[in-house]
Amino acid sequence: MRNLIFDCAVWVLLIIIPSRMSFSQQTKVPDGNPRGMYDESRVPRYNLPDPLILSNGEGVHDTIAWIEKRRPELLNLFETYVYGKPAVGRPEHFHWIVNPDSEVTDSSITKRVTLYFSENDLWPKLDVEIVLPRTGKPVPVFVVSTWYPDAPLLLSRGYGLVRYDAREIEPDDKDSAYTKGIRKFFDPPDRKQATADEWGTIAAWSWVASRVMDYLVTDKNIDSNKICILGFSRFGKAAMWAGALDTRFAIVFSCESGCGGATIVRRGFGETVRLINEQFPHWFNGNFKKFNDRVSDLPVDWHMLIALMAPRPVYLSTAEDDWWGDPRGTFLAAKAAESVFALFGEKGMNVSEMPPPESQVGSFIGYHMRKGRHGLTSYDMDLFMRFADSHFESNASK
Ligand code: GTR
Repeated sequence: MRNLIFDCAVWVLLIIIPSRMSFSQQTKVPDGNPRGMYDESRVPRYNLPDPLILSNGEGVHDTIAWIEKRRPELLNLFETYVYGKPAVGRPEHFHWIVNPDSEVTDSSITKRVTLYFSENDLWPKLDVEIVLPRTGKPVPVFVVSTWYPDAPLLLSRGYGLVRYDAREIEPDDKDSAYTKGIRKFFDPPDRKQATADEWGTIAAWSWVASRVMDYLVTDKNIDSNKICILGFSRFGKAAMWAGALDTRFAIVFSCESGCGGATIVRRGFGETVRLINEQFPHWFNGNFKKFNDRVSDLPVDWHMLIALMAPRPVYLSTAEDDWWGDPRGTFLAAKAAESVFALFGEKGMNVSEMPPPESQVGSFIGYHMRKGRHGLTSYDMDLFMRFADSHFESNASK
């Protein structure tokens, strides 16, 4: 009997200990991630809204119905419930001044352009620096706000870099974003804050990317069909929204944009709608906060934002240790966007399972998960440029 009890105890330990060990290994959160829900087994069951079903229940079966009906409907839903409606498009008195002191070397051209949003040349204004490889013909560029890669890396591969700091027109600060930002500038003077469906800071940053684009399409040194937008993290969220709205951006690159950028918020993994709205109340509009505790009622999820790029290519990168940004949620969002690319006869990622770290996948939806922490690295840039090369070279040969 004693032996039997001993044997049973040993078996129990043999079963329990390894399963506990693997559980604790799975839930060991890499350094640098804030407190959050990081347990895949606690991700709730959820239903994603179908990008190919209109709000009235009708199916979308061809590209015409997508372009004329579903696309505008989705843009309107994201605008109403998430990013907010801008008060202006291209302002009447929008103008720019190209600084006459361009620097031209054997291998590069550097220009500085200031964009002005009203009649006068005071604030609001945005300084843009453009660094281009000198090739004798118009070049493709990456447009990047605030956190950007090194220009020489891009130049060595034939790409130019257009850089600016969107915080010049709207500070990234919950207390002063509205009062010291571009939204207030266009509002009636007695307004104290934006209303629930009006634009937040991310929409303001996206809006200014389109104003940068307004200039770039006039610059003879730039190939206007090869203007990419790239954003890292919070500026990745802005790049996604800018790319969805403004189809002049040829390819959208979103690096670790996480919640509100390119991941499925219904998963509740890492940064959630509630957490982002509490920490950064200025980023999104007032309506978005109504979904803090009922994300499954949102009429959108972020596979739909990815789908809004179709049939233009889009690239989503993640980092293995950036659990806050939910790399798996981004992969799943990309998978769920593929049906819209398929309408156009384009392939999405060409894989059904999430690829291991440091393997690049995708035709029209590119994806990789870099090893390491949250950041925009030269490894990421190398893969972004390979993806751009593959699309631009195939365009050139068409
Ligand atoms: C975090 C924020 C994320 C991400 C990141 C960043 O604090 O929670 O959504 O945008 O900042 O911009 O680096």
